[in-house]
This record gives sequence, structure tokens and C-alpha cells, in this order.
Amino acid sequence: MISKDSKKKISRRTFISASGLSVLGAAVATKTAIASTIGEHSQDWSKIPGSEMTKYGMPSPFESNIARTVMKPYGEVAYSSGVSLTPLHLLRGTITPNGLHFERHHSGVPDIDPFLHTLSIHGLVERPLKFTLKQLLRYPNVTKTTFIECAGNSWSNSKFPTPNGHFNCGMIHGLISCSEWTGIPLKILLKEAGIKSNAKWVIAEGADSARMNRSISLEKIMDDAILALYQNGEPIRPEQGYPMRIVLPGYEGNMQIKWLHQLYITDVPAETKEETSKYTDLLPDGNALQYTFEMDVKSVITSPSAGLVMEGAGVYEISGIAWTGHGHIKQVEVSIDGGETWTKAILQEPVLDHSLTRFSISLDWDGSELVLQSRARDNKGNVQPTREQWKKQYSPENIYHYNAIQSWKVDSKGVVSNVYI
Ligand SMILES: Nc1nc2c(c(=O)[nH]1)N[C@H]1C(S)=C(S)[C@@H](COP(=O)(O)O)O[C@H]1N2
Ligand SMILES: [Mo]
Repeated sequence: MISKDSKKKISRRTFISASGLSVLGAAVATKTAIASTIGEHSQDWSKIPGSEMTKYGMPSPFESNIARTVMKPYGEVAYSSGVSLTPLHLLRGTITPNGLHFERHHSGVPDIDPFLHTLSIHGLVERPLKFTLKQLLRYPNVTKTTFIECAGNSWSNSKFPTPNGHFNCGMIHGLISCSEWTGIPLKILLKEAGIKSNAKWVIAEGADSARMNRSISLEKIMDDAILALYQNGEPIRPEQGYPMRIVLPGYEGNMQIKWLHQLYITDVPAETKEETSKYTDLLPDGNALQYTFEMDVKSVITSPSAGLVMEGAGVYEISGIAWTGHGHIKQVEVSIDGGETWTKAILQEPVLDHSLTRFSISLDWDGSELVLQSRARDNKGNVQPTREQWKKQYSPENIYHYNAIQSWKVDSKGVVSNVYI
């Protein structure tokens, strides 16, 4: 357990601790318990029978505020192009409910008839092949829990010189979601087509009217790429690419082509729009860095965070998510004093490769101002940079691959806001 500001030796009245139970125990002993005492009451719902069974369950109407935020950064002229962001600050655990998975569409969600949709594999292959969904359903499946993060996630923190005060945590960082994906290892289908010896790249293209396409190295395709048909146990949602999408564990979201309808095998990358003018990292000298495939190590405290309010002094759980495209999370540290002192958080097991890892730490808050931060480290030794360190690597115009430490200021009223420090 460490004090709020041990360096300045102020009164040690705000504590964080990785052992939640001992802080809670201490809080109960000091009469700041969270629960109220038992009273006598019986609500109506305990006296009459409840409603009937339903065919497809929906969340409680009391939770209707737990919804994606739709944003159209290109305006109404760019019909159905935009994003909807996962409300990270209102969720717990590590799996994103299917109806809340973030969306990024370049030309809306196509209305695909699964009986008419086909997947073609052609180019540098011995036998060009075409598959229907019915045929694909006979192939062996694998299941992998993995996050998908848009390389433009957290763009507002990279772009705006001062934080946008209207943005909650989900609106800033919600272009990441995590699901259990099930489908066919793509290497099985490519082997069936017979890859020619000079093949090096796979150009994947979607059946949406954007015909979005990206070049993927043959190495990744033959390693762990999945032709995903199921998301958290049910057929993937139209927004996520129904009836099939590519899942590339750890890679940037843009490459994970939805509504996949063709794989064209080549010896060189296609240099598509999405890998030249977009999704490249503009450097200080004006050059653009291409092909940043793996998403870097990152974390964010989701509770408390912008959009939430702490209701008075006492005990809280600081909780957040961490992830890395390079492997898995090794450690997350939390600071309550803007990065002067750090304490190791508890990682929720199991800690999986390319998945969200939930971390938590207990806070006994005395009601004074805090600056909360989390700093993640992965198994390959990568550590999250400060915002200043991140910005130094790029041109001020670069918005992609932002993974800097997030700072949340908590004022004495408990209002949480985004700050740059
Ligand atoms: N065919 C197609 N695939 C696509 C896109 C698209 O617009 N069309 N958007 C890409 C981008 S930029 C991202 S970040 C992810 C988003 O996946 P999601 O909408 O399932 O979250 O899909 C990628 N695949
Ligand atoms: Mo994206």
C-alpha cells in the first residue's frame, strides 16, 4: 500500500492497495462501509409472477444507457461511413457483448444473404477455389479470444491540443472490443488451393460497397489467421462482418476484413488506399511509416474514468483493461498522483495472448484531488509511453497507433475528466 503523495510527505489519508479485501476491512472498521444496514421491505416484483420466457434475451431496460456512441467524423455526405464506440466505462470483465462491439464501416453494413455469398481464393495458387458458407461449415474450427482495435483508436487524444471535455472514456478509447471468435484456420483453405512458391502476400477484400481491401503477409495467414464465422458462440453479427470475416490476432483492426469474399494471392503487397494514405504513421520528417501491423501495449482505467463520478470519499475499486498485439500483458501499474509513484495492480486470470486483461486495485479515497494513470507492460518488454514520449515519435498530424498513458483527473467533488500532463 502506498500513500497518495509520499514524496511531498502530506498526510497519508488516501491509499491504494492491490489487496482489495484488507482496504475494505480497514474501511469498515473506520465506519466508511459501502453497504447500508438491512431494513424491512418487500417490492411488488416479489409478490406477483414475472414476465414470460423470450426467444432472444435483451438487457434490463434499466441499463438502456449502456450503448455505443455513434460518430460520423466524415459528416453526413460520407453516407454510412463512421464509427460506433464501445462504452468501456460501463462494462466489466473482458468480453464485449456482441451488441456493443465497436463498429467501423467505410460504406455501411451490407445486407448479405448467406446462401448467395461466396469466398474465392485465387492468384498464385494451383487450384483457384470458391466456397459457399454451407461448404465452409464442414471444415474444422478453432476458437480464439482476441481483441480487435482500430488503429485510429484514441485519436482525439493524439489530435486535440486540449482534451475534448464532452468525451467520456468510451468515446475516447472505445474503438477496441474483445470477443471469442470461432472459425476455420485460413491455412487449411490455402493449402487446399495449393500455394505457389513465389507467393508472399494475400490481398483480402470485403463484399461491402467500399470493397475494402488490405495486403496481409502470407506468413501471418499461415500462422494464426482465422476465417471467423462465430462471435461469442453465435454467428457473427452483420456489423462485425456476417457471414464471415478475417481475424488476425494482435493486428490492427483495419486488416481484419469483414464480409470477406476474396483472397488474392500475390508476390507483392497491393498498396491499397488503406495501407498508403490511411493507417500509416506520419513521421516528424514528413515520411509515412507503412505496415505497422501489431497493435502496441496499452491500458486504460475504465472505472473511475471520464463520464463517471465518484460519490464521496471512501473505498472504491480502480478497474481497467490492458492489452498488447505483441503477446500478453505482464504487468499493470497504477498511479494516483500523476505518475510520481506507482503500485502494481492485480491482473484477472487467465491472462491470454492478444486479449483484454482486466486489472484492479483498491482505493481508499480521502476526497482530495487525484490524477489516476495506468501503465501496462507486455511479455516482450514493451511499456506504454507518456503522451509526450508518444508525440515525439510522430508528426503532430499523426493520429494512428496512439497508445500513450491516459490521465484521469478526479476533483474534490469526485468529477472525473480527461487531462494531458
Ligand atoms: N470490408 C470491410 N472490412 C473492414 C472495414 C470495412 O469498412 N469494410 N473496416 C475495417 C476497420 S477500419 C476496422 S477498425 C475493423 C472494425 O471491425 P468491427 O466493425 O467489427 O469492430 O474492421 C475492418 N474491416
Ligand atoms: Mo480501423
